[in-house]
Amino acid sequence: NTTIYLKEYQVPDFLISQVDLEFVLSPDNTRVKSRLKVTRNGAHDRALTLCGEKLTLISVAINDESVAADAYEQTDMSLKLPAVPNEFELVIETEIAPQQNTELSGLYRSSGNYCTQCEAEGFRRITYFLDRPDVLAEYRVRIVAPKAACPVLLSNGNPVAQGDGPDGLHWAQWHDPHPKPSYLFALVAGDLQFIEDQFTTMSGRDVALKIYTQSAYINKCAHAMASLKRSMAWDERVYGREYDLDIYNIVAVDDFNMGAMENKGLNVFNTKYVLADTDTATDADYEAVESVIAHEYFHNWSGNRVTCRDWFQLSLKEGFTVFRDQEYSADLGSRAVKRIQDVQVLRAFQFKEDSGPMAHPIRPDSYQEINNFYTATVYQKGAEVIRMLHRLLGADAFRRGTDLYFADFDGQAVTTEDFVHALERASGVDLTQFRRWYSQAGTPIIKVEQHFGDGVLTLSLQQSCPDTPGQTDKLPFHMPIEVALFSPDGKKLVAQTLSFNQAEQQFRFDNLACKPVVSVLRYFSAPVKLEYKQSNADRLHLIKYEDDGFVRWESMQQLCLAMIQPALTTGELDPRAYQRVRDAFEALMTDPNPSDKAVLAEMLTLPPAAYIAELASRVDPAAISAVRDRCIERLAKDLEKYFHALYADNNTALDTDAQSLAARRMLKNRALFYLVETGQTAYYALASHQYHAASNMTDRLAAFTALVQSHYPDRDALISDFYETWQHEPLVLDKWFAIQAMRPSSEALREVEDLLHHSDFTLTNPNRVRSVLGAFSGNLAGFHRLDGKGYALLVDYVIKLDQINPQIAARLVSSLNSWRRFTEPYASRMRTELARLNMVSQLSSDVREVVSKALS
Ligand code: B3K
Ligand code: ZN
Repeated sequence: NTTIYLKEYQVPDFLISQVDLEFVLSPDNTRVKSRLKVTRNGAHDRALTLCGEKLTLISVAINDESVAADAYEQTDMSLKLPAVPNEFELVIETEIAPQQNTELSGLYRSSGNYCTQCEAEGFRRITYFLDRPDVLAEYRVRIVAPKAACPVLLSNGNPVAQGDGPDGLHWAQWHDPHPKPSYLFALVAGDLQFIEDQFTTMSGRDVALKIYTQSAYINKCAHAMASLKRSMAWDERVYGREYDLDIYNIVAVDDFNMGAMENKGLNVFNTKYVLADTDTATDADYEAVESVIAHEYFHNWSGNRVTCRDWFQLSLKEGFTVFRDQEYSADLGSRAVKRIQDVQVLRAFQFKEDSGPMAHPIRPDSYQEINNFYTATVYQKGAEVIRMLHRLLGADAFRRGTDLYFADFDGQAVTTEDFVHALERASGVDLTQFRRWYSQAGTPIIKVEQHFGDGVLTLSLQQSCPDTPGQTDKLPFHMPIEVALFSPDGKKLVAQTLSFNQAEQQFRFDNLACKPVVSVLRYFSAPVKLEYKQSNADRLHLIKYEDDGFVRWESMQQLCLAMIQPALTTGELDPRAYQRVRDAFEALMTDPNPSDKAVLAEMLTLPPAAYIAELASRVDPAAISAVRDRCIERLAKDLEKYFHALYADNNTALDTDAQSLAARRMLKNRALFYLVETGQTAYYALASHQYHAASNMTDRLAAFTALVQSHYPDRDALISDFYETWQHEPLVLDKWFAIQAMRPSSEALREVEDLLHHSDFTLTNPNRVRSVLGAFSGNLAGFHRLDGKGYALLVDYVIKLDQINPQIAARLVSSLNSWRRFTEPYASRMRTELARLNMVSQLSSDVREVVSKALS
């Protein structure tokens, strides 16, 4: 594998300003004719080298003159034309086989329809090109296909013309007036239905909105359409960004490597993030659709109009766009719950990445396979970095900064430095030190100490950041630390943002009548690990009086961790620590005026096993599961009557708005989970009744999950019933697979082996692979076994999958990355399997990079 370095970036030797593409579609031999307007960039005499992979070259012509085969050099990866004019027209004909494309990168078929995925480097699998994001061109596309099989022909931009041809063929032409990099190219053709709506932009232009999918799914697109219109309005209101074409198309397909893709004017989506109706989608699914629709829409400005110079700058568009979609969702629903959930994702995935062999800054310095760098670090930590900028500058200056950024760089491919500099120029804030967030990897650790005397509180903050591969001795970061002080009777005395930018720093608060309770890192204002020996009394005080839901939840998590962590080594639950959690749960459940029911549901949830593992110095998966399970069981039994009351109180449809109803369902189903954990027949019956009587998938799935992951005696029959009912709904069937694969017990392995042989399992559909192997690899109790058989199974399948879809294979194998952090015999067994994988000679560059870094 070759490594590519940011420091070696060079501007392209040639530019392409116009692209004319003609596709004659056919499953095994699609003809692609590409007519490019090429100009030499600067004074040099270097050859023109185009990228190309898995292409059959048919012909090359320069200025209408055919180029003989001995006048160019062709490799598996490139086409080199040695002596070309300074300005010329290049015509290249190639042939490709979409039907054989199982990597789902480039032009491929999903359920018989044609679609594309070009980010990051898929366009080179369609035609020879300067496939890099700093080459921007205007595209015209003509698609020819059989009218019967492909009545719908779509590409980027606006439709120009269409017509019928001979032999049952028809054609369509599209024009995208906005210059774009090749990664934003898209083509879709097939037998698709659509729903349609329209949006009038703030300047009064009408935009036609269409969502396409296969006919079986067409009645599940209304929520996505409503989400799209809300996103368009939000981006006008909050960022002043207006849509810029006459038409916005979304296509939902079954087979897709990621969630969705922001191709200009033609987003292609995984069905998982478009389809939703109450029968088949949970409340969480509705929220996921809303946020991914928004995310891809927001990319129209943060990504498409202003794009990345090179792939090291990926967080320029992804971190910023995730921040934008997170804020959109926060504005729409409960801000506190959104923040809690986003922090949970960050801790579960990004912190883990940051402490492992693939740790990288949000702007990586190097990569082997760019597909491996669509990471939680680039996306989620990238969003946290933008969030800190937003907080340090304030909303108004931040908006002035983004306005300046969009105005100055419209139509260009730029860097994270350009973004930060625009914010600096607009706000006057010096961000020199802040830039370290872009170059230093690792999760900073902040130690907090407090001292009180003579009416003065001194907060001492210390920061450090662990070494990461290739990076030692890190310099202090600049970060906002949100702090508030509460009086003994619960009044908020002070709330302010501390600008923390040194290794050690003290902050004074004067004129305090008595010792306050300190709340630190409110709103999770920086992506750090806090080491703060707070007293349990203070935690309880904050649970009671904080108005920031994040801190209330976090304080409850800390109380739980104080119960769980010591027990991991002693094997015993400290009775006082347990009693504190028990009493806090009781107090929460008997609070006559719970502020936010969804926050309450989160507060009644123990820290996830993955987070407990992340915090441990050595991970003992068996101990973590055993302790966590014991806590759940005891809480369930001791607080049974409260959970039952909570269930009953919230098992009604009193609220009229969708959000309160969803919060009620969340709380009720949390209670149901504990009730089932008591193991009492009456609660099995209650859950079974809820499963059968449910009017929506949220309630049905919650009951199903609780029962399937418990010792419910009729478990097998329930699993069969669910299958019989939902086998024809792929997205629901994915849940059925995943819930079994996540069974928190050593039984999971045997079940997963069966699921892998199920007639509905396939390695060619990424969602299905994730729902079995992805879910299993995240199952702490089931995957990590003393005999190492979970790891062996995963590696067996990674080897198979690597032949089909290397991107997905590489994602799966990264679940073994953290092997060094595990106790024996787990660590050795994980390493053994990685070593076995590394011995396979025919590995993709994707898997090779992950496995070699994991072992190094
Ligand atoms: N930009 C795409 C990611 C495509 C990744 C391909 N390996 C989705 C998104 O972040 O919106
Ligand atoms: Zn994105």
